[in-house]
Amino acid sequence: MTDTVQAKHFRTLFISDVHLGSKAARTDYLLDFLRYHEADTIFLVGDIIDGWRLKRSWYWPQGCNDVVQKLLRKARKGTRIVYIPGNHDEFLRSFPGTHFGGIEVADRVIHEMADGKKYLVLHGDQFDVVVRNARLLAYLGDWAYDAAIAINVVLAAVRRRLGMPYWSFSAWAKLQVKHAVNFIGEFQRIVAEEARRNNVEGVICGHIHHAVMEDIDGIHYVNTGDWVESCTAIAEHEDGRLELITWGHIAATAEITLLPGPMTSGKMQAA
Ligand SMILES: [Mn+2]
Repeated sequence: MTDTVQAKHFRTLFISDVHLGSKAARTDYLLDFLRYHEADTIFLVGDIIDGWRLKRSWYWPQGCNDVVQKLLRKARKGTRIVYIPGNHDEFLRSFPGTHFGGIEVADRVIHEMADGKKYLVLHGDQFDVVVRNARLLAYLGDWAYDAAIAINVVLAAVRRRLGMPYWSFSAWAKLQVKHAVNFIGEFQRIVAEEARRNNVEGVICGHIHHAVMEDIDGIHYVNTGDWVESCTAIAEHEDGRLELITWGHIAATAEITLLPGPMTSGKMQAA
């Protein structure tokens, strides 16, 4: 045994919706997760940093630094890290193709799994406008769909300049509890449709804070969930198999903070 915790190694990890800078971010759980999970490549699938919250009032406790440091350290040690911005961290969207601290920024990518299957990886807020106007757009067809997405990008930029918050699909869907399930279903269907348009087998996204892996009309729809409530991530095994991991406990805290009191789990000893 070494003095480091035993980490599981994956080919790829997908993490989204951490919302660093908002009080709801579960940095303690994420830090613990990152301690136990290594990968050749880590995709940060948007809303990692909550730029809107930070603009309203600066909130950056040590836990946020720890997460950033942990990721940068992984990058230094050879993990390829790709940051795909979401709507909350869209300030990074102005820098596609750039690198900072060994982290690449990309708007969207097509990732090939170990078994050769291709997945579109993007945050997903691009489709909010389509979800809201699904029936109308379905009727009007492809050009209207493309136009709607373009208009959404412009509107978001205008709202940002006016200091207005981005229209958040997930927040809105939660308000409409009765309809939330329908809208989540609609979002999933539209994102799966985008994957089909890109001639890929699946899609991995975030945004709606609803982790799931399911088949939607022959497209593998995968959502990474979030680190605000559910504490979930998607892992790709060495053979290309995908797994949804829920990290709802903290395994490493006992050794690190040396909390007094009885310790019942002696499995992860740092010898
Ligand atoms: Mn989002």
